[in-house]
Amino acid sequence: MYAQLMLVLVTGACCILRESPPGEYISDSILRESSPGEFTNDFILRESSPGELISDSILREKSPGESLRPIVRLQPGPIPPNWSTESKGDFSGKLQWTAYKGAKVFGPFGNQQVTLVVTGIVPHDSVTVALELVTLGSWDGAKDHDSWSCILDGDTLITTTFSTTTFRQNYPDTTGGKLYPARSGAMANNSVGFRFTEPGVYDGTLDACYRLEFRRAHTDRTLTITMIGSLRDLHPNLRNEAWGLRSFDVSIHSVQRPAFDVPTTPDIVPGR
Ligand SMILES: [Ca+2]
Ligand SMILES: [Ca+2]
Repeated sequence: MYAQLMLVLVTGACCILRESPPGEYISDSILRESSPGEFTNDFILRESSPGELISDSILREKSPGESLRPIVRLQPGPIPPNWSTESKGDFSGKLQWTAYKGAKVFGPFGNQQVTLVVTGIVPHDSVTVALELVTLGSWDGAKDHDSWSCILDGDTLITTTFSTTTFRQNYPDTTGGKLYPARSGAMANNSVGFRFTEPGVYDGTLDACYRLEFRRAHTDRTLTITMIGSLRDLHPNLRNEAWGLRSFDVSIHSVQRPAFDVPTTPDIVPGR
């Protein structure tokens, strides 16, 4: 089945499904031809229906002997002490959950970085970060450079702009790349129920939700994930533009090694 799928993807257009390691297929290595002869693989891009681009898919065949273990699952309630935040601009929010009309959101956050540090991780080979980002209020995409980034141990997983207004955004491409209509790649629109009001312009629900998933080789016993919102506007406050997380999960993958052969009887050396 995967051989057929691979053939379809290879012959279809810009997508390549790669086997890594033997028996395991991942698509966060989908290679995109960004300019003639040049390929990049910094994000997942898939055309789900003509003209609609989504980036939420990771196709993976679990390799024999591989185990998957969740190590972080953020859930509504008290915030664990390994989360922290630092203001980066003129407005920011607290580490908290907020119940909107349609969903509970970790946030709202503004111009700030939110960091998670996990220590004492058992031996592993790679890590997957899966999250649902919500953009709340009137994000203006590339026009204001209203951007969001996610960084794993200094490696930028994504940095891009989003829009919920009439301006275009970089997602599902990255900052400085192609421009797409507002909300491109969103998994849900106005599902959170964030109310945005600008007298004489708009009064109603304004939010978008994006599912993002990244997998990277990783063996360190500690990991640090940093998310940074960078928003610009005439009205810098959390009622105007903000972001949050609807879910956030981190898992580690381990490939089972052959068990060490423990002799059941002591070695007996003849003649001694
Ligand atoms: Ca705005
Ligand atoms: Ca803005």
